Amino acid sequence: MEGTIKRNWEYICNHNKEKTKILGDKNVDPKCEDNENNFDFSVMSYNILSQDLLEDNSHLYKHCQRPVLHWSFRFPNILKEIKHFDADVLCLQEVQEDHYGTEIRPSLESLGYHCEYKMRTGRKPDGCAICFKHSKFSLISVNPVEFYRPDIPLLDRDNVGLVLLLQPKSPCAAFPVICIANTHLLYNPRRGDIKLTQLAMLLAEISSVAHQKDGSFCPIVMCGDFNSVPGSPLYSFIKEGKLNYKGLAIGKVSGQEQSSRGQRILSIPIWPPNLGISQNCVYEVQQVPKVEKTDSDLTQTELEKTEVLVTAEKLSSNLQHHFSLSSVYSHYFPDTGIPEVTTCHSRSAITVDYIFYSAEKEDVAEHPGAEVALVGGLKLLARLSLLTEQDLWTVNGLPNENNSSDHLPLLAKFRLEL
Ligand code: KL2
Repeated sequence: MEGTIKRNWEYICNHNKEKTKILGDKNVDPKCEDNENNFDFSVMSYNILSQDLLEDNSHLYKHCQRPVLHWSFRFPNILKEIKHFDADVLCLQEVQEDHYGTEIRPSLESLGYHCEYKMRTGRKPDGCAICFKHSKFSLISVNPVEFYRPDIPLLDRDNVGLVLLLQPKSPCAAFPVICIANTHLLYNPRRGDIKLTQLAMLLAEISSVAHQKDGSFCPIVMCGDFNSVPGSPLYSFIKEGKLNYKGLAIGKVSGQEQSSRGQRILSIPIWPPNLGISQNCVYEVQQVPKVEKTDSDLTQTELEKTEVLVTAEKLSSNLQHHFSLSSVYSHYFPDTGIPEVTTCHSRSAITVDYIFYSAEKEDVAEHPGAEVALVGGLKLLARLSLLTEQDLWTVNGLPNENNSSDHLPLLAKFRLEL
């Protein structure tokens, strides 16, 4: 009988401006009860390994005992895990459509979740789901994102994202809406050009969804399987809000593996103008048709939009985005420096899954002077610790008898403060 490995809750103390301190697993839950000033909620990000992909890539699971690979064995375990952690929001990846309709959605609904789903385009029938507790949130909007664009040769892959706007339900006070995004970026380690463009498209959608009337952004949580490792250019871009990609090889963007192929240098710009996304990762204002309309036919706002287009961005190798995003996990165990892993099978054991969030001001002292927009802040209260590769091989890697995906679930508790 294989053992289970205990994952501890790490409670985070961040009310000083120094480095975040971990209070450790003393079960000192700082009483996470909502009141008129606080709204607490938890988020899980989990790539549950679609059965079709498991079967298509069976060489990755040779280390597993056959029976643990059957969906009929895996699904009850995954559901048990979801039920046990009882997160208020679930961001799931590799959710296979047939299983979603017949088992996943009905089971999650009976646990009190409202479920939204975006299937990949093309032939692979899996996708991303965001599910949230009825008791905690009401749904404001659902915004699916397709990264496939028939008119743009670069964007010939079928990955997707999903962005929800949720209204916290609290009897005590009116809290601002929050934006929850989920994605599963392209796997191909050599195609960093596509991965970066997919990320830019997701960020543009988040900007548009999270944008508020006063010009600021509501709090943001961005989860997913980014198929990129910590410290890679794609990861750094998310965290720093900027990336100079001049001279960067497309195979080096995600840092998944040292490959001799995929060494073409990223072109400047990476994606063509007809994508309609600026180098700042926001949607560009659509060109106002110049024919047929005279100036007097244009409204004032249309004239302003035309001006924005005239002062077009200079071509440079700099990407930017407007959010200041922190990662829930720090990717290395502080005492040993050993890497955390979020996925483990016979070919690799690395971090590719993340929960990013817009941190409240005192957490963002690491970006002094950075040009970030006013973004609503969340406080990270706790996270469920990850494991090392060695930990996982003591239970025969993933999936195993108890952990039924080749990824671990990531879990964070946040506080929204008025
Ligand atoms: O790395 V993943 O697993 O986030 O866990 O994302 C992709 C890979 C997922 C969706 O495309 O399927 C897996 N070698 C290894 N894994 C692959 C491959 C491959 N050639 N193709 C797809 N996946």
